[in-house]
Amino acid sequence: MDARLEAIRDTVLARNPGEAEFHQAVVEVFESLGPVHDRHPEFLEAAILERLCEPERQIIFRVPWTDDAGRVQINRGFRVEFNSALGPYKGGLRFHPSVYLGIVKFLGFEQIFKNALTGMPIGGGKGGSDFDPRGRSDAEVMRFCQSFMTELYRHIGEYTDVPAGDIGVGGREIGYLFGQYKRITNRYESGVLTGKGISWGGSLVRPEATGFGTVIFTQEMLKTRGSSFDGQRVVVSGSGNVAINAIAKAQSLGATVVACSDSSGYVVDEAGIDVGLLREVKEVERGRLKDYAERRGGVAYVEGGSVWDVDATVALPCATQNELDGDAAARLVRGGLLAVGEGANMPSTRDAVAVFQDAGLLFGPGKAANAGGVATSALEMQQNASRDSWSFEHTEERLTEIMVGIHHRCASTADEYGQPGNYVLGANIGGFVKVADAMLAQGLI
Ligand code: NDP
Ligand code: 2IT
Repeated sequence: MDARLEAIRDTVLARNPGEAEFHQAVVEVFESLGPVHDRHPEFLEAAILERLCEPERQIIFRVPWTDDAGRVQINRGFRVEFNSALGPYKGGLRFHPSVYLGIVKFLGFEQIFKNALTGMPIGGGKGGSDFDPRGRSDAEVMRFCQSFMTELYRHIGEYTDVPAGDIGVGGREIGYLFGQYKRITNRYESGVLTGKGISWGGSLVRPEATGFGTVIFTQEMLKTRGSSFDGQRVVVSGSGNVAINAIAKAQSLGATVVACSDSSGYVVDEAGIDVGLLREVKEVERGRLKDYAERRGGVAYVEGGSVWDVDATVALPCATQNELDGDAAARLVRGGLLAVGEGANMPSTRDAVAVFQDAGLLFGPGKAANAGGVATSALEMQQNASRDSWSFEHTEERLTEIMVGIHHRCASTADEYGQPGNYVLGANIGGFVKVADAMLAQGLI
């Protein structure tokens, strides 16, 4: 790493002890940024990096609620409003027992660059809670969401901060959160949250957008090598919102998705995952992948273990951070892997990224490859602002243009900096320069 940046990095790591995921995200970005600072010494003089790593505002709050047995439960809520140089803070809410400040900060930090790459007017933020929705009734989830919003409402707004979904937060949770926001503020402020239901201000394609976008980005990478999804053998991790829609899109382009997973195990379905059945089990019944395997019949379900043991030509990690390590990456490369498109945020460890890059295969980092979700959230905000709603076809066309544009920006930035094909460098520099220019223009704030 560039010596000037090393000193800044050390300060950032020391100021934020015990936040391993945030450290990982910061170090990965800093490793790309040396050449930018050779060209733009003004960024160093204005302490852009130091400011970028210090969130503009961090909110941590108590979330009390009662479960169905009448017992009091206490969770911790977070919203990190990281950077508003390009627009209102924008980013999802994650409800998962592993959530703590270090995870929210890594996600918020990544979101700054991702949102800049989309070309839409959105800043970076993230939030969530250590609440575990699994096994909770609808009524419990509603009471939790209402309590969460009873504090969060004072910090957000259409022009301030616009949350959406992430792990454990989908249409149901956004509905309860929006209802409580509306009730407290007495405002039908559609643009305060995205991922809303289609009849009350949501956008068509938003549910599909992250998975679809990941596949579109990966298809653009494959094109640079004269290839496409047609005929590829694909493995996807996860079986949530991003995974299901990535599977659907990859198969619509002629690939066979032979495996997917959840945190309990994975399924190998050589005929290709039955997306209709998977949606029924996961989205309607809120069941487990094991239920899919039982209902589908004739497929292998492996309890525990790693889905990355299954050979593929294209890997789409769509579950969670650090789910694919260096050993798994080496195994995939030996098995004939050509391309990786990250649907999740930071799913590949730093070792895994190094293995993929050393092997010379196509690697699309999450902050570029999964930007279709937040980009379509920005399209939802546009529709809300104009009190309009667009057709599926028009919205999907816009998403495709945006993903092709992000691919182009990453590829051309990597070329410009003498590292063709390095999408990590392209995404980090492409996103950073846009934010840094805006911060410089807006003065020392
Ligand atoms: P969901 O909650 O819909 O699904 C998450 C999936 O990942 C589930 O299959 C879940 O399995 C699995 N998973 C979660 N945590 C773990 C874990 N610790 N170990 C193993 N498996 C795990 O979330 P999304 O699909 O929305 O999000 C998936 C990823 O995509 C996340 O990294 C998220 O940040 C990222 N992302 C999401 C966007 C969106 O629009 N939703 C946009 C951009 C990125 P189980 O049910 O067993 O927990
Ligand atoms: O990680 C992400 O980009 C998201 N969870 C989506 C954020 C959004 O505001 O749609």
